Amino acid sequence: MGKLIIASNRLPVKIEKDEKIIKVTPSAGGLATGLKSYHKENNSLWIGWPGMIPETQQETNEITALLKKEQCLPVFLEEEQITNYYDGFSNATLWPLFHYFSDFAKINETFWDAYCRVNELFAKKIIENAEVGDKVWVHDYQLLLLPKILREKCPDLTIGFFLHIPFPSYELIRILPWREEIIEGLLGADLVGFHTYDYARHFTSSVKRLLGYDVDFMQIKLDDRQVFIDVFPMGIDYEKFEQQALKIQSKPIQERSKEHQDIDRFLLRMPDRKLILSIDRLDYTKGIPQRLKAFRYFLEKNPEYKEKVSLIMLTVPSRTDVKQYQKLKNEVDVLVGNINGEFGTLNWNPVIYFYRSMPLENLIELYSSADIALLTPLRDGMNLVAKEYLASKVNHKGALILSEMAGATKELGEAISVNPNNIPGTADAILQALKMPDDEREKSIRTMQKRIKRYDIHKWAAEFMSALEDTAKKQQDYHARKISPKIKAKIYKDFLAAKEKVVFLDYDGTLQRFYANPQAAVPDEELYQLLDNLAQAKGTKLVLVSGRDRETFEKWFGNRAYILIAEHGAWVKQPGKEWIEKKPIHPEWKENILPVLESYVDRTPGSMIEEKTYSLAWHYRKAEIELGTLRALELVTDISTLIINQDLEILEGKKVVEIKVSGINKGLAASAFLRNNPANFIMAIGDDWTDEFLFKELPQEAHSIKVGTENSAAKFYLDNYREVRKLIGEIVNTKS
Ligand code: GDG
Repeated sequence: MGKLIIASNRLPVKIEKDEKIIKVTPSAGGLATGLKSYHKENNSLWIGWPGMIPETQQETNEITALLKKEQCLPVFLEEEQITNYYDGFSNATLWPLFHYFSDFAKINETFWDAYCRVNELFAKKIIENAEVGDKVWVHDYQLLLLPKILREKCPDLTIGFFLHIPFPSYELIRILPWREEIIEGLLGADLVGFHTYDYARHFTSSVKRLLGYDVDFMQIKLDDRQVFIDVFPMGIDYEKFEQQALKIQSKPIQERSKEHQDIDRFLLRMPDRKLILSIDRLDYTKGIPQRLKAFRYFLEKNPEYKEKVSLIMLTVPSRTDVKQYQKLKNEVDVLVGNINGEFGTLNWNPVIYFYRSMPLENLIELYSSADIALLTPLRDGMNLVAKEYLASKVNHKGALILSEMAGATKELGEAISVNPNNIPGTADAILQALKMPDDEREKSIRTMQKRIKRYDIHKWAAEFMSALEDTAKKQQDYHARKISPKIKAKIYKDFLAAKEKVVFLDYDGTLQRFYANPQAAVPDEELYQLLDNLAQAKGTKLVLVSGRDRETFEKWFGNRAYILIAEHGAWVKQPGKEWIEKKPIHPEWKENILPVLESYVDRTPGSMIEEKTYSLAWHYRKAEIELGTLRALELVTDISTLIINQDLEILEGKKVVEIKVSGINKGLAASAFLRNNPANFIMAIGDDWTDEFLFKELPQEAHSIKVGTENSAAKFYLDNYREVRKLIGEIVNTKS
């Protein structure tokens, strides 16, 4: 089994130079904190930027050697790249846009160019270190293009991607001039993971709208492979926080850290004083000004809590070179000053404000001492702080107020949920948390703890990896059944040797590309030539078998030497003869169904009805894609009740729902044809769900070929209609 290569912008450790001494320190931030224990335990190789620009070759070597001990490999970036790729495209374009701050998002070609170049650099480093059988797990928004670059250079690599921030609605992503490149970049992966279903849903919707790929139950169908989408809500190293909190709690006061002793003294002075805690990077997405305003509002409305409640706010400096962050720092400074100036007394600071980072141990001390955690991001991919607070509450005396805009809210339903933009609402939540009876607090804390303990960081990473392995197996199965030159040679040999040959070919998506407008799929000269040659090959019967109406088939192929089967088998035509109807039937059945379909056309712009002898088809190829899919589901439910006890059935094809007389399908039509035309070489090629009938009915020795990547009863796969045309051309030209 190969190794795992993790790739992220930052490594789990950062390199700093302090008085000419190069030091390794742990990185802060959700991704690094979360994944580093998994990294250590699983012997993976982590590739990323070390956080420092070496000045000499010697420094480069020293950093590389230090990182090697941590199983890390550096990608060194230059000043200009940090400015344009990191501060620029990553943090001044993607970060605001993906967090719905579209006004902040800078559109800048230089940023984009640097972003592309740095993604290439990461790819190069990974390829230099990857061996056959390795898996690559790419993380986060700084490396959105990396999966595609890797796929192009190493098609057999197994690639997973996880996005730690929200994936925004299509309406946001469409703003980017490079939106297609970004989505294509991600589709280089085998598996793309998100924290919540909403983000996954936004992603698949953008894939459909921007690139037009089919998405089926979280699988995206590309020409030559599938990309799997799934939801993995990131967990924390629960045990680490729990154990550390237990240790802290059992320490005698004099052995506690200075900060912890300060907190204890602070609480001892007034035992009924309550502490509210918030911890986050100083980022405009975290809703820090809104939180302060809510706290001020709370103090104004509830004067009885003066001197009884303090908000400890730890804000960790972040992206200090980006202008928005500097402005935010000023805003927060002013707000804290105002609140303390207005409400504070000699004995009491309403807001205790730290603008720095702290060692993890101090962080856990804060978590365990705080009565309430107040976490109010305006948007947050997950928010691990909420989970860390819960894990550290070993005495169960706590309450969590959590923004409904954080991904974590989906798992932490027992928390007090707030809309951070609603200042009075958040102030009410503070009051609610302060007044909450002890048994109620304990119950909700315990319930949430149980959940996040079970799905911790180890489980999260293991689940992602096992899903990645599964997808790799599925891709392998698909590739194993893809027609190889050896299989092709065997098919050509069998064709040449056989006296009686029958070839069944579907039309749309098999011989011709799939058009939004079905009438545009007119056969071209190259195709006619190819089919004519095949039909003229000695002992060969070429059968075009399609769901198309017979009028269109007559127009396109009526004078050709092919056997035509139209409307899934309802009509058959031998070359030079008239069309024969399989089963005459009274057309009254349509009278009930047509009005229903018409109401769907009215309510689904772009959709249309096609009337055939034995069926009515509702096409939604040209409708808005999500609305079309939704309506198709509704339509199937409506029609199912209408056709009970009638000799009718529903077929769901590619962007079409067809109601047709039962007992007619491509498989039955092919069997009937073969009964009258026995053959010792049979081949069938099709791309649609309806072609599965054909594949299943054919005798065991037939060569059945599916076009596309969906599961199929066919023996082999081809990627697209161009490959089908190539195969047919080669069959005809095989001489010996
Ligand atoms: C991104 C997404 C998503 C904070 N201050 C200190 C410190 N931290 C640690 C916390 C926590 C982490 O940083 C913060 O994680 P969050 O999840 O809250 O937020 P982001 O950094 O924005 O992370 C986020 C996450 O990725 C994971 O996918 O949840 O939505 O934005 O672990 O403990 N650690 C130390 N000192 C500090 O002062 N040692």
